[in-house]
Amino acid sequence: MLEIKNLKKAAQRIKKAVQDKERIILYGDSDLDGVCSVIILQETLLSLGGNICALYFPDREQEGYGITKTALGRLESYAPGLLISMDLGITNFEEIRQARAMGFEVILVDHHEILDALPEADIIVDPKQPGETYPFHGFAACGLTLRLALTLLEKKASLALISGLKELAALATVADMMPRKEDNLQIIQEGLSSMGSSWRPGIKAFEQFEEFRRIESVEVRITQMIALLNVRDVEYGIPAAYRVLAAKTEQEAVELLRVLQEKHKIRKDNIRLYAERVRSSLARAPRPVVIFEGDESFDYILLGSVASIISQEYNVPAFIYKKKELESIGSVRAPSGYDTVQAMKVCAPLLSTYGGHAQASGFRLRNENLEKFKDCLVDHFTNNSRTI
Ligand SMILES: [Mn+2]
Repeated sequence: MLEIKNLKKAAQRIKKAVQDKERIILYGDSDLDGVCSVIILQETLLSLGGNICALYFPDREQEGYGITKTALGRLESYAPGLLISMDLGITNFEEIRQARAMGFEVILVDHHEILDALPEADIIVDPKQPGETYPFHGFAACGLTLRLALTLLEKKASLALISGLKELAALATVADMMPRKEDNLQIIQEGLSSMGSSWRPGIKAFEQFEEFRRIESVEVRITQMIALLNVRDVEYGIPAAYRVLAAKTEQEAVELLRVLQEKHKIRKDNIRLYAERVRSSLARAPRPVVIFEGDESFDYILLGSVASIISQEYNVPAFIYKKKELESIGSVRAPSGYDTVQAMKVCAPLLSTYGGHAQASGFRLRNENLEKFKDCLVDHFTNNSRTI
């Protein structure tokens, strides 16, 4: 039977860590894909008796995306142990070297594009890596984590545990906008089929909202759930989506969802405002090959949505950034046929970090390089437009 490269190897190593009560750290991206991946593995390992000593979600705005130096500083006291990262890590060459020097063994479960080489992690599960023989490469991280969890659980787990994990994988595969075909189609269909009768307080909580109960289409329901769960609201380093989906009681989840609903309204207004600001500054350049706009007042967390709106409107890649004191961080979205990761690879000497998918990526750079980076992108996209 075909297997995802290194999945079995990762499961065996994790099983050993569970048996030997090694310290395990679950490190996930703070978006819904990362959060659901962490919960899937956390619930799996707890059912097996694993010793999870920390969960970590890096604050994208404060620390940046990926395995960060800030995080390693905070986690160092748990070494030696097993650090399992989900939905990030594949571009963290230096940080992974540092983590291993601290005494961690590092397992990556990621689905992002490989840059020039693989980082020196102990085990890497990423269907985009060279030598992958599994035919389907379009998993979200939560889909890979689900497969890992099912391998770990073998046939021993309760149906309730497994359906609970599948619901999370379905939700985050949709949220991450991964292709709805092959393995993903199965993940989505299976997960959504049990969602209506979920035991999970954080999923049942949505039913307490009248406006949600009124929605008949499953598709619209899921979109609404994702919109609320994506609202940024971090408490003690833990994103709202985690606090809702891992809530112990429905009441707890309902209260949190009310807060998120309020924040969501404000968020929608701000996205509209930012998009308008980008449009008005673009009025001076009518036919851009790439859009590169930023502002000090932008809230970084909204920039993915703004970039997505703008790139759809103008039908070119949009790089939208927040300018901070010394550096800028940005989100990128592009229509199909463009490869923004490839473009940034060409401009890499100007960037501090970058990575992601062809059509959805991110970057960070020092402010003195902003203009040069823009020129480099204009150059690149003038010579390389869409591949299809
Ligand atoms: Mn992801």
